[in-house]
Amino acid sequence: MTPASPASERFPVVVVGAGPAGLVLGSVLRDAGVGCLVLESETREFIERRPRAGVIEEWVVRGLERRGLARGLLERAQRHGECEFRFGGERFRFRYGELTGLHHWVYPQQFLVTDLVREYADVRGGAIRFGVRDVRLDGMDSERPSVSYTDPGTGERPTVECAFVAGCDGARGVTRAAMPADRVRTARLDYGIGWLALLAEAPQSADCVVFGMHPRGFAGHMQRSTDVTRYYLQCPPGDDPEAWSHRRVWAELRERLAAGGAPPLNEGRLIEKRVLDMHNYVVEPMAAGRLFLAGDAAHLTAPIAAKGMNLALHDAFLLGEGLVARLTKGDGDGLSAYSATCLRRVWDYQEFSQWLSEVYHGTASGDPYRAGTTLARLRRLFDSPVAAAAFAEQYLGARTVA
Ligand code: RFL
Repeated sequence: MTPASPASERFPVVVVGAGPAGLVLGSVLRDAGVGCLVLESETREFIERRPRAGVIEEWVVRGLERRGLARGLLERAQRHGECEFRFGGERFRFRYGELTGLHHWVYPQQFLVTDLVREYADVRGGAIRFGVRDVRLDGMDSERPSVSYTDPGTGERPTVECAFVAGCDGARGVTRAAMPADRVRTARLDYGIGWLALLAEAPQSADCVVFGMHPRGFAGHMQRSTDVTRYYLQCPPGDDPEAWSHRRVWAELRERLAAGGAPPLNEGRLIEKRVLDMHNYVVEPMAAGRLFLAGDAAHLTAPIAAKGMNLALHDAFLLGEGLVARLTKGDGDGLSAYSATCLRRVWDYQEFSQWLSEVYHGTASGDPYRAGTTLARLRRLFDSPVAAAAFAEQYLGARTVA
């Protein structure tokens, strides 16, 4: 039997999901004095430890800084201006910092989420409920939308009335499914490729990000913190992570990342081993009625180009500004433009991810034609300054996409 529903509450905005998008949005709203409730299905401890992204683009860092959300990041993140491509047994340094004056910042996503929860809930006094179950949206096309959920402590189902709902609940959330099927379409790309995503308890094995293009498959090396390093190994989609023993992983990484003069890999215990099936999607438009999607709830980019969290934060900046203008000044222009403005950057990053996927995976495709064109793309980055500049711009998300 469902316990009786308690009296309903009211907040101007309900945000579903306390990932980077939901927490930044919540903080922007609180900063402007707009009332907001964040509903998160996991516990605070869980989201503060969940490892995922690490690479943040400089314009996003500056966007967080302007909103008072970058203190921990600016103190602790590493700044990168170079990456290395390894192919044909050789190493090629790509110095994008020198080319653009801009950097990638490496800050584990769980550190950013920890900073953002503290800022939203403890500093800016935002309301947040953890461990909620069965979130349901109602009346998104009406003037009086509401969100209900099961309270994990009491089993009750409170209803929260609001003016707007922000769907920031990631790729596996519920808000995307609440978008009206007759007004929204989802475009998809399945690469037919898997990546074994690994976290090793070991210091980095190179002083920058390394991409290995090898006939056996792509391999990647990325620093996360002083004693944890992320590695990727291309594998069949749906592969069983348990088929990848410690020995097999390190042997494969050594082979695929081998190059003349490369330092040996620092081996360590594997503390995460997951197979990610590489696929992308884009929901268009990202808003319907009173429901606005942001981040992975609206669009997924496989971690090929390290873009997903950057896009999620871009959405949160714009949605925050749009909601503040609408709720404090009655100005709805930002909200009306929200979806189209976000989607221009989303599609730009989708295209780059697709292009980069071919660079990473063409060598191992088994098709000599694709292997040949991949090699041509790679060489062009190192013998054409124009191609190098164009790549650096996309890699850093440096172009104003308006
Ligand atoms: P999130 O982070 O998934 O947060 C959504 C939150 O919603 C909660 N939730 C619900 N809450 C209430 N009710 C429900 N029904 C709910 N369902 C889910 C979840 O518990 C969660 O707390 O989405 P958001 O905020 O849109 O952020 C997106 C980013 O997390 C994602 O794009 C990145 O992690 C992608 N990504 C990377 N992006 C980068 O920009 N740079 C990188 O270097 C990078 N590396 C990566 C990545 C993703 C990876 N994986 C695991 C796919 C590396 C990896 C391995």
